[in-house]
Amino acid sequence: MAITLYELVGRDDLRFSPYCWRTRFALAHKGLDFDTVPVRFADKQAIAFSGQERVPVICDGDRTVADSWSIACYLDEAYPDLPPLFASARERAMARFVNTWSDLQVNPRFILLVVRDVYDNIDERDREYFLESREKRFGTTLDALHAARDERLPEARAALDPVRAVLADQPYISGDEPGYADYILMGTCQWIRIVSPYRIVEPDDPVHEWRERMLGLFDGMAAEVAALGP
Ligand SMILES: N[C@@H](CCC(=O)N[C@@H](CS)C(=O)NCC(=O)O)C(=O)O
Repeated sequence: MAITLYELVGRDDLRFSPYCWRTRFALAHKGLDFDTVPVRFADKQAIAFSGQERVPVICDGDRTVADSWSIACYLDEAYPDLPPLFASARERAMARFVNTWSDLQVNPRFILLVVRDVYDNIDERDREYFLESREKRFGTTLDALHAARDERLPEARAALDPVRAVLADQPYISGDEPGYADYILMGTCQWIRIVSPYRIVEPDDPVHEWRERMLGLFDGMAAEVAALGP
């Protein structure tokens, strides 16, 4: 029986959540088939069975797992004979660092640049919920954040300096082959690419070249999704 992925949906069936993309890449890496159930931001009822309010959530037989990191760990535990996301406990621990770094240092900077673009691409029924929750979270309006994005761009780009340094010596964050650490950051790139025309990295940036390689993985799984951005 195929796994079911509950994932965020925006207007016109757009699937842009950075965390759901982490899970999409993880499932593709393992070679697991999955069906998706679209969930709107404000439709908490759709995932109430998971005991929390965020996507991604997967159902695999009678198992329900929420949170992209927990899902990646679960997939390796449940399917040890399929290609591992983490070849060792040490690799998993290092990827855990990248996950936390991305959640605390990368995504919070990039959301400030594209949050109004996200707003423009969500389902109309979610607009009130999104506006209220985000303006409360950021303490200002989405328009004010949008207006300040050029000023904030250098700081957001600089947050990726550790990745730039690593990519100078190796093609992927995980080394010679792409791995879960790459999927974590690619979730962020794919999210921005789908919802925003804003250029977050220049074409000569090693991060851009890496992103192009990531777009081609798994038969162009990420590339085939229509993008508003470069
Ligand atoms: N730590 C979680 C974060 C998941 C998360 O924040 N998901 C967002 C979608 S990108 C969500 O469900 N937001 C619901 C809301 O804001 O109400 C993970 O890695 O899965």
